[in-house]
Amino acid sequence: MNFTKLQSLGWSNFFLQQLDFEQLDNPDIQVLRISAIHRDVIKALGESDDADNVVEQTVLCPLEYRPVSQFIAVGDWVVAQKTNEHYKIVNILESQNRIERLSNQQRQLICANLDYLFIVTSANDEFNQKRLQRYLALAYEFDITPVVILSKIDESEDFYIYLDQIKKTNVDLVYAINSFDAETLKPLSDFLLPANSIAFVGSSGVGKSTLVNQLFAETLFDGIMSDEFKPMKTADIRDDDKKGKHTTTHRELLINKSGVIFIDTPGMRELQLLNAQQGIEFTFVDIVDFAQSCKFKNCSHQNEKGCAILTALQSGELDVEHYNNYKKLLKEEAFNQRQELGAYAENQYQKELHMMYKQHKR
Ligand SMILES: Nc1nc2c(ncn2[C@@H]2O[C@H](COP(=O)(O)OP(=O)(O)OP(=O)(O)O)[C@@H](O)[C@H]2O)c(=O)[nH]1
Ligand SMILES: [Mg+2]
Ligand SMILES: [Zn+2]
Repeated sequence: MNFTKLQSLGWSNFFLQQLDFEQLDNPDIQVLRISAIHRDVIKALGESDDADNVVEQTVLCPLEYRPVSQFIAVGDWVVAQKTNEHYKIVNILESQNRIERLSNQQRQLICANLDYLFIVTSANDEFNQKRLQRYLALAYEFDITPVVILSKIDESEDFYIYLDQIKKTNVDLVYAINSFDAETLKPLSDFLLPANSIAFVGSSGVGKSTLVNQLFAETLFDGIMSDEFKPMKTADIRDDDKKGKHTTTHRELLINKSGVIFIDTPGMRELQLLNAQQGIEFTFVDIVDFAQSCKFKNCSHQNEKGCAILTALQSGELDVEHYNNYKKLLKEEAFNQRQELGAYAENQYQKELHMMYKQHKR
């Protein structure tokens, strides 16, 4: 196995130590980083045979890792074995982090092994502070530094209103941009380091792909532009409600000439959190702080004497809507977790039934 070019893809010792000797010795085994997941096709990047370049190839996925969206994420590292023309996934390496959500009542992986999560939200009617808090909870839960990007500031007379709302959430890195004005993008260069993996998430139409294209080209920073660069597709949003048309339909990982790794994702209709209780608490750390001053450790904040939350709500120190949103997210999260467990049990049951049926037929 060759590793010289893998570092540029984000490879590190963390992954290397997961390989066993047999795999390291086998010339037909390669490690690859998943770069795109389409409906029927999975692509991955790895070292080419001449080790001169990084190449993208189609990989085959065994049945045990299907449905793919529940087992493999763009950004994952996999061990693959060459069989005839193709590589087939043998196993998936443990990731440094992986974000997931609940979609159609099923766990869905979004992407993996990230350094930053760029949460894009636009300075128009699309903006929604509560939704932003969901995205922040997602980042915190999976231990990825969130960066909030307020896009389309050129379209708003008073984008400071949105910035004020963002600043009320628990996030430090906030940038206001117009993707078509290079000056506003310059501060983002702090994140554009070789082998850094940055995923772009947010609703449809907020300008994720537009921003990926602009940062990818990097003409702003040092004048280099990749020859083979095919820009991500973008499209106008609807005039009436400012919603996007779901232009990007799959997750895709791209590496620019400076070695920065970008993952563009399709706009999410809604973000249902799953297994994200700690992320929610971190997002609402102000509320958790109040709760620590409650007289009773197991305070339910309903009617107890000496409840710091109730006192703060009464005095207005804690905003009622903010508190309700926190409770709503926690409740929904608990519900989703039960649902998912239920779906898992149902799945197992169906599998067992199927096995029994097969045995019976024999
Ligand atoms: N004025 C202005 N328009 C922008 C900006 N960023 C993106 N747009 C426009 O917004 C529209 C949607 O942009 P996309 O990049 O396709 O949005 P997206 O987030 O990738 O959307 P999906 O792929 O559907 O999730 C396009 O018409 C862009 O030209 C910006 O900063 N300012
Ligand atoms: Mg897009
Ligand atoms: Zn209390």
